[in-house]
Amino acid sequence: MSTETPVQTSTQDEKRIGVCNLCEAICGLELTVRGREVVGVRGNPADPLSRGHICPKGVAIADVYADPDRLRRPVRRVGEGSGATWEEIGWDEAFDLVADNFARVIEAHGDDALGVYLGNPNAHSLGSMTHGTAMFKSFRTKNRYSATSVDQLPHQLVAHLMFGHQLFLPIPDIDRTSWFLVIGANPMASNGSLMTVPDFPQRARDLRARGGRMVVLDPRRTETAKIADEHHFVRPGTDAWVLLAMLHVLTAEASPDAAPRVASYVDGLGAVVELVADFTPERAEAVSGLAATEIRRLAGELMAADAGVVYSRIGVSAGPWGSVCQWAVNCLNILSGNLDRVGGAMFTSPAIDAVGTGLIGRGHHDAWRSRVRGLPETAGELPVSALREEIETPGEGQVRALLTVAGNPVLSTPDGSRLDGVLGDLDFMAAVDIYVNETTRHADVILPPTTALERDHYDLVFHLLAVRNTARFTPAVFAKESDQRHDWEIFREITLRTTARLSRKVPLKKRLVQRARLTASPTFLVGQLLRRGSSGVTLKKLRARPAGIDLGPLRGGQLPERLPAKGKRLDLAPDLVVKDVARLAATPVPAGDELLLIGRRHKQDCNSWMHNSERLTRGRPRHQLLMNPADLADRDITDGARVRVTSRIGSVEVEVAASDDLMPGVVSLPHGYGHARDGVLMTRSRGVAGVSINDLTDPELLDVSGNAALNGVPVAVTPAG
Ligand SMILES: Nc1nc2c(c(=O)[nH]1)N[C@H]1C(S)=C(S)[C@@H](COP(=O)(O)OP(=O)(O)OC[C@H]3O[C@@H](n4cnc5c(=O)[nH]c(N)nc54)[C@H](O)[C@@H]3O)O[C@H]1N2
Ligand SMILES: Nc1nc2c(c(=O)[nH]1)N[C@H]1C(S)=C(S)[C@@H](COP(=O)(O)OP(=O)(O)OC[C@H]3O[C@@H](n4cnc5c(=O)[nH]c(N)nc54)[C@H](O)[C@@H]3O)O[C@H]1N2
Ligand code: SF4
Ligand SMILES: [Mo]
Repeated sequence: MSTETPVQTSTQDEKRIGVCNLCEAICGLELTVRGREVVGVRGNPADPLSRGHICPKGVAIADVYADPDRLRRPVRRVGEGSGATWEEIGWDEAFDLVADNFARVIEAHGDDALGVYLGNPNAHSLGSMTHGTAMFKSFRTKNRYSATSVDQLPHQLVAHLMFGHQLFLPIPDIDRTSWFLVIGANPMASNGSLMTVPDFPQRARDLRARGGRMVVLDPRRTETAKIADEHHFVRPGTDAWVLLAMLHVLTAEASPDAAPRVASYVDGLGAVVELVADFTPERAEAVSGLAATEIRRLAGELMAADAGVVYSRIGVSAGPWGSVCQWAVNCLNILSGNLDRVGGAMFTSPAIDAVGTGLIGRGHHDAWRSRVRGLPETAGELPVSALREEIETPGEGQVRALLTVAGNPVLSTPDGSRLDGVLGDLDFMAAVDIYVNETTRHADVILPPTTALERDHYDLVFHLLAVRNTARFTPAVFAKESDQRHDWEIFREITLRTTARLSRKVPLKKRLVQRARLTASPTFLVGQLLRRGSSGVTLKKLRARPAGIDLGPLRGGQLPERLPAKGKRLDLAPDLVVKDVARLAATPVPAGDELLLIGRRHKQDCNSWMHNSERLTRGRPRHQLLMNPADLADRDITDGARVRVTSRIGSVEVEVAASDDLMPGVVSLPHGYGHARDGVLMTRSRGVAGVSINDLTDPELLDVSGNAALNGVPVAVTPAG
């Protein structure tokens, strides 16, 4: 079985093709390397998807590789809290330590006593997708958590309910649309999400150059809003009313000949019409601040567009009504005739089809519930907002050992400080991570895998979400050193050694299959998976064209054949959504007199973990609370002052910066800051450590999917001190 790709190193400057795995845009890179050093990074112009695009973070991928603070060998914690030190240990010892303790806890307290949390970079690692999933399955724990429930869970749940598969997600055909409505997303900073769209700035310029329009709904006049044709403020957490009102306009207000018609494979139009009957634009205006006339006009423009598409992302999915919003977005695209149509919301045809091949399960909901709060699982995961109580509440099924993989839930999940406070009470904690950070500092042992430039890569996730069909295999740029391990090797060892220690014996045949599956390299598996597809792309062809192979624009007219749902039907009105719209209808209109806190992203941040990079952290500080000048004046607070921000959950002290870009009544903090813990600075961040927005977000505020409502948190702002 071919294992990883051999890498040659020389002392001359050499060009190598690499790939950036820091965000969903998956840009192709051209690196100049000298020996084991990266001396230049640029976008690869020959890449058929990213076409030479690169952002500041792409360059900083070299900083991660060279970072002296990055762990390369396992470390064991000696001591506690701020007095802890770390000692390097051998891999064998580290694997045994993990397996001994996992097995001990599982034997004594059952499968659910082992909790796992998976962070965002898992989606960006081939080895995690091929081998991590096998490891998590082998654990059989119900206490499985991930960053998904502070992110895109509503998209997955709604896709599962409407189309029959959680990852059968419609992608905006940005390169051909003529009308693009962006709600709660800031691709100018984030580079796109659930829409792999390298070089968003150019694609947005092209859209306008061909006469198209981009409209943005966002409580902040973002970088994306500033290049759009139109931007409207929407009060945080109220998009559901706006979207349902647009559906109301499409259905209740259309003249008989313009009433929406749906394809014969679509069920439930009548139910939708009924559901939105009372959600008038006037009602939406009262809640959201967006004028009823504008809502009517936007709905009309969507219906009239040659090709239009509505797109919503984390400002909405990580809100109180994420699933209803995402359902409404899909309905708008369907009822306006834009689903599965060129320039609309389209389905990709990736060379490795994780949906069609069943590589990723269809998804499910409420197959079990969390022990303490009784929250339903979605797609095999419990809401991460429940993790802390599952660790601290005694009883059967209590989480006593934890494995985190590529995650930092102390900074990235609601009420992070309190989670921070209970991690030290675990019997045992292990982390697969490349840094000691706010979360992994509690681990008994950290096992660091190789990083992007040291491993082969094929994107199993983001080709599935890309605005163009392409395929690309990127061999490792640098060989790993003999005392480094790939993540898939770490997952293999943890799985095999833990299973071997359990009294629950797996039948020999099953064990041999598992071992073979875990021993095959990710690269080998990619070769196999490609052969199962119908694209004609093989690993050999990809190796011959490392910039990637273009498979053309997204294809329309694929439904109903490609619908994953049984019977190839599309359900416009799934029960769960119908019930949640009823709950929305019964919800009193939010009072509107409180300040509401929302998040934000900056093009030089990468969630919580790139603040060691000098090139990304220099420049003006950007961690401040942004607030409208009128709201500051109301409170006699001056621009630049230190303020105290208080929510039901907690309170932080931070500098405030006046900004007209914020809707009055709305304040904003970025996530991924708050690096000072117990008096220790966890990064070399040259700016200030900042504060964590998730010391204010509330684990009780959840969407029906279990996703955290991180945006729209009521807060008070007062002068500090
Ligand atoms: N309030 C608020 N909170 C948010 C958000 C928000 O918008 N507002 N956004 C949410 C979203 S969308 C997300 S995705 C989450 C992210 O939340 P997390 O995934 O929990 O956190 P990250 O900051 O991405 O941390 C990634 C970790 O992976 C490690 N790492 C990096 N590369 C590798 C690798 O190759 N292998 C391994 N094993 N480890 C690696 C890093 O050192 C770091 O510790 O945050 C969420 N939290
Ligand atoms: N530079 C950078 N890029 C990233 C990341 C990063 O940390 N930094 N993280 C990556 C990850 S993990 C993800 S998931 C993606 C996320 O990608 P995006 O979804 O584009 O993320 P944001 O830039 O946070 O944009 C969310 C927008 O929603 C707005 N918003 C907040 N609340 C509401 C609301 O109630 N209604 C409406 N309509 N809007 C609201 C915010 O003002 C913000 O502009 O970005 C990825 N790319
Ligand atoms: S846009 Fe995303 S993938 Fe491209 S270089 Fe920047 S961080 Fe990397
Ligand atoms: Mo994310």
